[in-house]
Amino acid sequence: MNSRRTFLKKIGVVTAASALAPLKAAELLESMTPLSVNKPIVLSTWDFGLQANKEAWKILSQNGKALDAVEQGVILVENDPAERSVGYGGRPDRDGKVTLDACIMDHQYNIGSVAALEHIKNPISVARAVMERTPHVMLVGHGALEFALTQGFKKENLLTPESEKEWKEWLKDSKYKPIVNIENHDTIGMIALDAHGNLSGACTTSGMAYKMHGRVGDSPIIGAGLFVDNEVGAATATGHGEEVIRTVGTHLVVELMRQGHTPQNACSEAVERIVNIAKSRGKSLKEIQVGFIALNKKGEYGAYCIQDGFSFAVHDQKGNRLEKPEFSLK
Ligand code: SD4
Repeated sequence: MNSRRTFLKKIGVVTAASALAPLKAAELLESMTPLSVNKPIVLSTWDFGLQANKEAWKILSQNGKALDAVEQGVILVENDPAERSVGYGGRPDRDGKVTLDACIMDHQYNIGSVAALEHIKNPISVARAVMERTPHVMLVGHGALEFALTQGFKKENLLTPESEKEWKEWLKDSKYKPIVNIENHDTIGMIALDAHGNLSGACTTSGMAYKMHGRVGDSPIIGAGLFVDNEVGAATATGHGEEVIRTVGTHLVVELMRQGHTPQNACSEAVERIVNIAKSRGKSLKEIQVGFIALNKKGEYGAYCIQDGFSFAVHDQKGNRLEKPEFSLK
């Protein structure tokens, strides 16, 4: 039921109740207000989610907006050269170029995205600029870079000496076989519910290490790497982007929540769908990892992945903690 109809229905009930017993009306209204909402709350992928959550929490705990929280949270990881699959320091493609993918979505279906963006340390902020300052939702490659420069972003070399050294080593036999949970494990996806009850999400990555130049994964694609529906919930993904795109993974997770699934069940259903499709296509499951994290409007959350090794971080009023999700491949 849409929120206006729900509201009118509630008002109708309360008006009828107040005609009978005015004191009871307030109690009735209170009982219908979802007091049990766990907010604010922020979730993010992998171990570095703990640090990112801490940054996001500074905003969420001050009644700030989920959109600002997720942007600032993931920027922390983009800026860290030690994190080798996001932003500065991310592993390059097979031509030695660091190309970044990111997207952001707020509680009003505003979306912004950049793909195959080079030389800009914070693609998430460029994605936000696409969302807020252009008539479009996605910019790619050179066009995305040109736009970023007009917006005052600085052009930088993102290939660190460590990443360059590893890439040169990789060139010796040039086999594209990303190691599950290692070479492809650092995308940060973050979803948050703020004190106002609004959801937003951000997702940013350098993508699969040693991908073909121009390859784009799920992370900048709304509905694949990230999806937010403020009536229902939000979800973000990590792992093999090709498998996530094939099922429009996070849109699937959010739609499953709309149908009544808990965030946990929605994530496991979506992962099982990917597992079954991979099996039917003759793929070895051992070589694929996909993990989803999801959050609903009540602040309930869940996660699930194909195989062991994925972690995610949760920060709510109870504190900031790392959790290990259930997985499919036993
Ligand atoms: C991609 N999904 O480019 C990203 C990579 C990733 O954990 O999430 N790694 O396919």
